[in-house]
Amino acid sequence: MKIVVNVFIVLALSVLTVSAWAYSADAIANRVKQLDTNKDGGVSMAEAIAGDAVRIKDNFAKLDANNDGKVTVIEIEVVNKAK
Ligand SMILES: [Ca+2]
Ligand SMILES: [Ca+2]
Repeated sequence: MKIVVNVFIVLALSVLTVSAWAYSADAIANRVKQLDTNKDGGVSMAEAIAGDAVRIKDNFAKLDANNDGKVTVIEIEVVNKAK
C-alpha cells in the first residue's frame, strides 16, 4: 500500500511541477514500468504520449542519450542527477 501511495504522490507531483525532477530511483523505475506497455525496458515516444508523460515527451531527445528511440530508467536517472 505504501508503494501505491508513493506512486500516486509522484504522479500528482509530476502534474503539479514543471521543472523539478528530483525523483527517487524507485519512483523513476515505477514510472517507467507503468509507461513501458510493450515491456521492452524503455519508454518510446508513443508510450510517453499514450501515458501522458509530458516531461518525458518534451525532453525525449535529451533523455534518450543513446538515441535508440526509447528512454530507460538509467537514462532518466542521469538527467535526474544532473539537475
Ligand atoms: Ca517500451
Ligand atoms: Ca535510449
